[in-house]
Amino acid sequence: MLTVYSEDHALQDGKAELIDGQLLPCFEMPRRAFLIRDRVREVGLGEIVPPEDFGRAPIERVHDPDFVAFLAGAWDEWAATGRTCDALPWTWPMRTLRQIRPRRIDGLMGYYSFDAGTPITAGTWRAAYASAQTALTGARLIATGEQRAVFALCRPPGHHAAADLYGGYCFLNNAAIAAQFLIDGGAERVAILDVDYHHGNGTQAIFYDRPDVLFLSLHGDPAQEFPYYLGWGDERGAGAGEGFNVNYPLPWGTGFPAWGEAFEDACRKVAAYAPDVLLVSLGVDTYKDDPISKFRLESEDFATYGARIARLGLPTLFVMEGGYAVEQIGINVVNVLTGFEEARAR
Ligand code: OKP
Ligand code: ZN
Repeated sequence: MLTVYSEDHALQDGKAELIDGQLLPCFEMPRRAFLIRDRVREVGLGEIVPPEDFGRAPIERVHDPDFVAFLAGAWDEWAATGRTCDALPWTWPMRTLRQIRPRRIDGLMGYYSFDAGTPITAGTWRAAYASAQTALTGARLIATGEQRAVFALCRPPGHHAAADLYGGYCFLNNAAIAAQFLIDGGAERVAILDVDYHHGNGTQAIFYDRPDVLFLSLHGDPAQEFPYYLGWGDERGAGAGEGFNVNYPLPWGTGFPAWGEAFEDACRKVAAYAPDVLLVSLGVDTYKDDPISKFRLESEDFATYGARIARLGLPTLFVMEGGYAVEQIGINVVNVLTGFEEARAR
């Protein structure tokens, strides 16, 4: 399997995030992608190629242009006020406040974000841009038929980012941008199967009223887990998109037997939908030792579900999302991909 990878991910290297009431070192760090790349090489998964540049247009098919312009200029605005530390938001336009777009960067960050765990740094825009181009390159390779399966080694991740919102370590929704690019290139139906531990609230919101993108997500129950405000089972899509959003909220402590059952149900729904392309939002924070997550998958389980994805027999784009047990991240991610490849070869 071909991997698309850009070293520019390392430009996003935040110092701290607000988590559990404390400023702690960022869990979402460059080492994650370096170790995944190293493991791809170690097992000889296949060629590693840099992304092509598709510009801002395909990004703006998903994200509001004013949001994209904000992300592109946020660091400079922040730095222009004399601050040199990373930029984290601290005030949001919630109930009783006006939904106005502030001028000052301090207010703008709250306007365009939904958490305080996602620092904007000097390199954030370039890293997020490269991450989106990485997913787009994977999508193009599949759209042209050059590849049947591709691994887009995206970082920073994307599935929490909505049309005009960043948060959850995500700035641009790489999987959504790739899905929209495939639709614009002639695909009639795209399925996005989100196996990251956290609900893909951004992806859900982007496609919620559309029948041409089926979104399915297995994740920690929002009654217990971030992002707390989306991801329940009764969120099934709206209008023409009714029935094309499927959530599997699962409790803390979920292991592979229960996870695999929900996953099997999701795979059957993907097969019934018969998409032209399958996107997998691949987070491995379901792993038992993940420091911020509470599922219990073992390293071998990743290979098992990778093989199940292969049995769907669909053109498949894997888009990297989360996973914070850094020492095991390469093994777990590449287990999904080799599990897929071995089952596909059979
Ligand atoms: C990004 B991705 C939990 C705080 C969670 C943000 C988590 C973002 C995960 N106490 N903070 O989906 O892996
Ligand atoms: Zn996650």
